[in-house]
Amino acid sequence: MAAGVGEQEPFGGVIGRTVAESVPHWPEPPHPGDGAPNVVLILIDDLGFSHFGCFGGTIPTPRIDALAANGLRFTNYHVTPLCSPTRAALLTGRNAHEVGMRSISNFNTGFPNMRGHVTHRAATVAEVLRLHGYATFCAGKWHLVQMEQASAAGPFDQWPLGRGFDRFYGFLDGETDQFSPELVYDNHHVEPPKRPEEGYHLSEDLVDHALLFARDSLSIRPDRPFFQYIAFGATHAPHQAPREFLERQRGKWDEGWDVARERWHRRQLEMGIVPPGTQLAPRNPGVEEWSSLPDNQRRLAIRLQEAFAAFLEHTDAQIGRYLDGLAEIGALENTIVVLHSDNGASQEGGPFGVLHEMKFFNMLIESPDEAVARIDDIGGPHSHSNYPWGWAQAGNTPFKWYKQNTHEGGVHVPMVVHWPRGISDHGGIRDQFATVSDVVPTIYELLSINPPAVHRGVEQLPVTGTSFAYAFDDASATGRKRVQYFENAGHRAIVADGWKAVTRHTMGVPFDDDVWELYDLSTDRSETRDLAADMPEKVREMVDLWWREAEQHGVLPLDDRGVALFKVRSHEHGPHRPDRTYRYFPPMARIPTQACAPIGGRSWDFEAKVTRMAGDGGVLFATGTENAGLSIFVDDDRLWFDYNYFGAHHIASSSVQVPSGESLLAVRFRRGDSTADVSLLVDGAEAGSLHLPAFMRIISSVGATVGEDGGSQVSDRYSGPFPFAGQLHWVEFRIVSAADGRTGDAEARAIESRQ
Ligand SMILES: [Ca+2]
Repeated sequence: MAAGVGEQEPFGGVIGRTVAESVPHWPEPPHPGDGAPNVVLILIDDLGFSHFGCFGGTIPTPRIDALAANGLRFTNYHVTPLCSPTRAALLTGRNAHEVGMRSISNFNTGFPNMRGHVTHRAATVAEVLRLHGYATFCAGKWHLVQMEQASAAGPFDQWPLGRGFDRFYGFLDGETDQFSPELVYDNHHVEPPKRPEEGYHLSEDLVDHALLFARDSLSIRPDRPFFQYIAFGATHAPHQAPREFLERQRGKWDEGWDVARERWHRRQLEMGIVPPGTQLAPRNPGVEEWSSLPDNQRRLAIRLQEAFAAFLEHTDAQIGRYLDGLAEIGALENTIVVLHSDNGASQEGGPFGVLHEMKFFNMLIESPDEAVARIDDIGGPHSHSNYPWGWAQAGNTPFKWYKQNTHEGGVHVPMVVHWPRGISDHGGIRDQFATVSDVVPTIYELLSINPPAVHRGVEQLPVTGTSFAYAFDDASATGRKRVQYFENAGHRAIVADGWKAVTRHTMGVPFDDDVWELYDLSTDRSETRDLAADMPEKVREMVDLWWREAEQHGVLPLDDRGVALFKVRSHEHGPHRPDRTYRYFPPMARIPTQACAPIGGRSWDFEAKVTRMAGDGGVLFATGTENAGLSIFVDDDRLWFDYNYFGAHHIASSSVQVPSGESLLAVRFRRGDSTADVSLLVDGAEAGSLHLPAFMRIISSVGATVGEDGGSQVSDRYSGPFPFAGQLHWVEFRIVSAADGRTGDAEARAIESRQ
């Protein structure tokens, strides 16, 4: 198959003076050939090795289990420990560092290994398959564009449509609210088609659109296969599921994480998911024995796990609905489905778990005793929860550590391949070592595609992954992937021929002082017997190999900067600097947080110019959600300010009426060390004030809307988006004071959590 064959080819006919004297030429459009299979990649977020029923867990996942029973399970499959790097490796067939994504896409450090996007020197599988005549669709989480480029101002070249996808429906950030997501359709922001009270859930919406794309394509062009990438926001925090799914999980997890881990481990041994003799790793430091937990801590942990289990069962049901949809249009039989998680279960819920992660970023640690007061909100639209370490480690059974770490708990995940036409060993298990960069080379081999050496004029980096198609028909085939390095924020590991050296790095400690552990994975898959002290020579050999691989694959320079790196706002190369004046002209699209005026933790002046008649009201500016945010609006002929401090509404309204006709409405926000003072002004005259006993440094992961309160409603003083009824000429923010250090730290934690 020639790549890029089409109209750009030189004209191959003859042009004479007339048609009679000329010979036409009909270039063949690219086509992958009759019978070429569809390809579907399904990615689940922050899900551990044992979370699927078919990998030992007991959360109901009947549809994924059925997929595995009719396909193959890969039980020795590895990813990177983070969202964006796994996605970059999955879509390019190269290592994450070498394509510019050593961490999450929110950052650009000025080094080739961290550009916040995938280099054009590594064409994505969508770009390559499209050259060969595939239709290409993406639904779900992207997280491969710098978030400051995720607004309606673009640039758009690293959005899905800029990286090979014909159509996209989903979200660009690392996480979003499942009931009120910030959605993008192709290259523009849209509001969800339904509100949460009408039964909206993002996973359902994603599957609706994934099926729409497939039906649109196959109905009109049944001759042409498609490539579809579906990346659920599930099961990343916030853990949110429809009420009936939450209710189904009530009482299912009362035995606690110790019993669950032992049960899941036993099932893994019985099912052959782990080699005989594989030990259950001990509880991670910080995970308490379940029976020793105080009552409230236990009650909270149970509810948080119920929410996670409900979220996963609901995701499984949506995957089932997607597969049924493909079957209905006759597309399932010859579709290669690859399904896996992007990294292990998450430690970002801390030791107790959290009801509201934004509180955590504002350094308001909710004690389990406080959190149980709102326990019935968990899993619904009124919470933004994540489970505690104990449940995360249970999800990573039998391993230790979590997402972010290079121990097996972070990088060893479940993987299923399904292809009725191409796989005959139904329900088979494959234990050959494989990694996320191997998926695309496998697809290229199965489709007989050679990735281009030059794409759109750009010389390409070699595809470094190793196809695992050899194992489809041969369970006992010798593994072909011998070596893989791992690295995240200084945590490092290397696997070579069944041996693994791994170190857990502490930020700020010299890299040479890191302590390496050594494991023989062939007899100790769960890293329970550290052989480093007995085999120092082997450790040296492995660490040397790590450095060689690191150099070869663009891992260097090692970089363990945390907070310093995350202060993206203040860096001088960014377009959204805090010292700018932001003037917004509505109507305009919603503005993602990192592209919006940075008002969290800072003093600012707001002004809006309006022309209205008496009685005209509506929202001027709102940011955040019902869980936290602020809204400035006109109602009852007065100017209002609602500061929604994690559900506590601090409200002021102007002492004078807003006159009809043209006027300037202003809010001055002045923060102190921990409190803030707010004044309202109507046409320059003081018209009311409000003292805030505390202020938010990080307001929300959900951004702003101008001229209405889109999505989840910040204030309960109005209902619906409450669009401004008069004419709103502009609204303006001027940042008056820089953030204090604590705000920078809070922003850093908030960004980190969206991994
Ligand atoms: Ca993830």
